[in-house]
Amino acid sequence: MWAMRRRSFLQISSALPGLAAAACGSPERRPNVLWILAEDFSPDLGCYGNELVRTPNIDRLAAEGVRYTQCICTAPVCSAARSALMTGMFQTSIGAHNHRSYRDRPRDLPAGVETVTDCFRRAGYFTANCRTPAPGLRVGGKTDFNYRVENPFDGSDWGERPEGAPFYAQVNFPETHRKFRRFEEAPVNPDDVPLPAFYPDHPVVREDIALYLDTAQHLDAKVGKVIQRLKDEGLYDQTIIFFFGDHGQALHRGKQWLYEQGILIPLIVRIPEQFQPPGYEPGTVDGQLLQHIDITATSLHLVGETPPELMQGRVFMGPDAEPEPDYAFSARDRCDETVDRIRCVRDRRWKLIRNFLPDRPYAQRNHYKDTSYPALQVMRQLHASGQLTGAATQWMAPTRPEYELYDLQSDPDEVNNLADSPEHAERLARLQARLAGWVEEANDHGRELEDPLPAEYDLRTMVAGWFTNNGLLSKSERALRLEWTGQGRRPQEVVVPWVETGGQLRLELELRSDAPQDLKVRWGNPAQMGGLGESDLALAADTNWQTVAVDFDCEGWLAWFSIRFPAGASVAYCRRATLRRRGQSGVLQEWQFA
Ligand SMILES: [Ca+2]
Repeated sequence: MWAMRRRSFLQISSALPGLAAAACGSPERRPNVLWILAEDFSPDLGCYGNELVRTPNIDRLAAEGVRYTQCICTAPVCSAARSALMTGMFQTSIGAHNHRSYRDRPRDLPAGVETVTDCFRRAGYFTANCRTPAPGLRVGGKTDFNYRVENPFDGSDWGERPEGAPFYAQVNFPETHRKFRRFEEAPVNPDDVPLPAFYPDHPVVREDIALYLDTAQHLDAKVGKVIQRLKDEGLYDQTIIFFFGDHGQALHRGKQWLYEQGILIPLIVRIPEQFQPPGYEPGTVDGQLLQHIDITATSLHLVGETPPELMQGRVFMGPDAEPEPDYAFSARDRCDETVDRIRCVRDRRWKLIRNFLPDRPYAQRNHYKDTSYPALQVMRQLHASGQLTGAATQWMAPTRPEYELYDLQSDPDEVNNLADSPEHAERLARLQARLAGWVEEANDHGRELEDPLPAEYDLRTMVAGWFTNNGLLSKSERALRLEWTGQGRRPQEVVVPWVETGGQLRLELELRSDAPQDLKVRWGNPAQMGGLGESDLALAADTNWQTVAVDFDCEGWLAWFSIRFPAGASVAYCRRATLRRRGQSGVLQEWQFA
């Protein structure tokens, strides 16, 4: 079904007003194409009906463009999603499905697979990954592909293009990525946040979601600056703008998962009047089923280029638009150190998820999520104390069903699994067959699990909820053994997610080390997940246990604390850690490793 199209350039060019001129050698009349990507972002915008955020710039873009309500990302995590987007191909088809699988085993794209920038270059376009997309604005220019691409872009700004050349550019905004930052001008009130059924109602959960929504407001302000720059340079009416998310929100059941929070993304396409294809109506809303790789194919089509034969993305507008498919697909594989394989098929109403590793729990440990998602820690603690109730408890089950079938219309939170319902048996069978068909047709490279995992994950270890991404934690000698290798790119730190009312706190540690260690204790709250403060802690070389304590003040809620070790190889042991409230008897929490 993927190879059914590809018509000639002339057919297209004759139907698009600006492009006939391009074919006759007037390249200056070809539209520029700008992708504005928001990291980890669901459709949480005013124009998508979210009344808690003020996003006037993106809302205006939607009012002047077409807003799509059913765009599904084929992967719910950065590198896999971006690998797919860049090629217009399912990440599973090109072996780019495991997150960050490229870094220690570089590989090329399969023969014949091209990047979108190569396609634009061939068409005479200058390609740019913008670093300063507006005056005073700097962005990192994320690429994050799971394959080797030499010079994926020509430059770092469209302003570098040769005179007369059109441009294809990306602006990759990190605002909506963790760590979240409060929007001080008009912060979202946590009390106003609607809670999906899969969350417990807890102040930290509410604050975390509110902070995420705040990032949409930061994002909007910056998108506004880019649009202003285009206007100032006289390019606004020469440039087709695609605004979208690389995948869904970095919240519980979002990023890394195939629920709507992970795969449904905003998509707005604004086309200047002179380049609008037939049927394009500014200010409208379009509910057709899309996959984010369709953006790739359609971008090429809109400038009169025929997408490569292998490209699986669909041209969804323009004179050569292909019909809306019945289904969209998405896939999740290894994310960081956490091995999983999940696939889903979705139409406009129904979604089937297949868990290929049902014996593993949903709540598999993951350093990134466990140490940066405070709501996840809230759920773990409530569950441990028997206080987690309702649909939120599903997440803590020791195993998963193989299939999950949801009615997105009546159950938008996807908490009522209908897979075992006799009433839906026929639907289940139809979707199962379609999903299995896709796995075959798309030549899903995830059928064999990656083995071994990339070496960088050898140093991500966890014992009893203590995490490091740069050392070897193990239970040994009636203590927690912390071995630091001096290798790796990150600070040697053990992070302990723990949610507690803040205030004046004291951490007591029973430690032992054969060498002196200049330690730092650090801590953070939900609004400052990067760290609120740090305190020095000197540990003498001693074969006996030493009890050391750090007093610290934590504003709001404590979300985590950590112990950071000096660079270089060393071994230390921890027998006990105790968290107390200063000036009060009793213990808030004790970690006993003896
Ligand atoms: Ca991302």
